[in-house]
Amino acid sequence: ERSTSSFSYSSYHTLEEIYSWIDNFVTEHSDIVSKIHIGHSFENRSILVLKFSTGGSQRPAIWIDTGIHSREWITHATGIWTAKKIVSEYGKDGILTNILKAMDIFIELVTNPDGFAFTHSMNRLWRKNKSIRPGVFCIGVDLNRNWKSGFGGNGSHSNPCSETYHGPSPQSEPEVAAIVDFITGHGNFKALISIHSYSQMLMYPYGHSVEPISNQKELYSLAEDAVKALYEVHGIKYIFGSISTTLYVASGVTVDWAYDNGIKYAFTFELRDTGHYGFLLPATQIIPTAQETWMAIRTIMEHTLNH
Ligand code: ING
Ligand code: ZN
Repeated sequence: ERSTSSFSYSSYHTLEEIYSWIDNFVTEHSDIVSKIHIGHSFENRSILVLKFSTGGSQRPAIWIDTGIHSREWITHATGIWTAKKIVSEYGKDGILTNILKAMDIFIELVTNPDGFAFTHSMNRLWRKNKSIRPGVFCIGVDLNRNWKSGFGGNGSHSNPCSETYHGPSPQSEPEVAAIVDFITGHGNFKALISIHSYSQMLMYPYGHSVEPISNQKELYSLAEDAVKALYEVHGIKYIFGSISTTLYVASGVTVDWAYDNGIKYAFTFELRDTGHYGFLLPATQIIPTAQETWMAIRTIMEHTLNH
């Protein structure tokens, strides 16, 4: 395709379609959007980030990642819709306009490109990346257990055949290392939102421990506001709280790393549904899911701007 006008936001897409959409999108909105190549996956695919910026240098920034687990297709679709929403609402929605006048937004749409390609070609329910190592007979590391914070602890596994295998060492996976290097190198991220599915939850650190974080009251109340804003759109109920007390203990996860590295607004979503369709959410639910999620993301971004 040569333009984003023929792209269907209410369908699921392949990696090639998404990467081609990114190129068209950046060309059509070059005034505020650019594409940054932050690394290569294990199988040597490009790892891409969209940057939304109205100027300045190293402005305070917000990170959003989707698709770190490749089978969670609603997350990539929601990310794409969100990217389009940002460019169409800039200059119209006063809150988003204020956010983008002071901060930059970065979105990594396909955080696990090798796994995502594999969900299209071979195994729709593949979760991990596709890394292989000599003498190891199972494939893949869980990219949401490979981060340095709490690495190897409860809720992660040392068996490479486990769906929650943490990998040989923290950031051993190129898909994780690329983000760590990018965020650390930038040095001015204030919020990080890592999007998963499914379960309808909005959570904050910690995953690896039931110990409350220092600003847990603030994040609890912000999560409550975000979930209310989400509910107002289509009446979908989300539960919220810390990862370890709301869902389960999980170690080496993205948001724990973000929090321990000074990103005090660290949230993780579990999008629709609660298990009826699970990972196979019908495409007819993409736009409603993205619309409601947008209101929650916007609430978190607005709070980040004002604090
Ligand atoms: N669930 C997440 C998982 O990796 C999660 C839940 C998210 C835990 C963020 C910790 C941090 O287990 C899914 N569905 O992937
Ligand atoms: Zn997930």
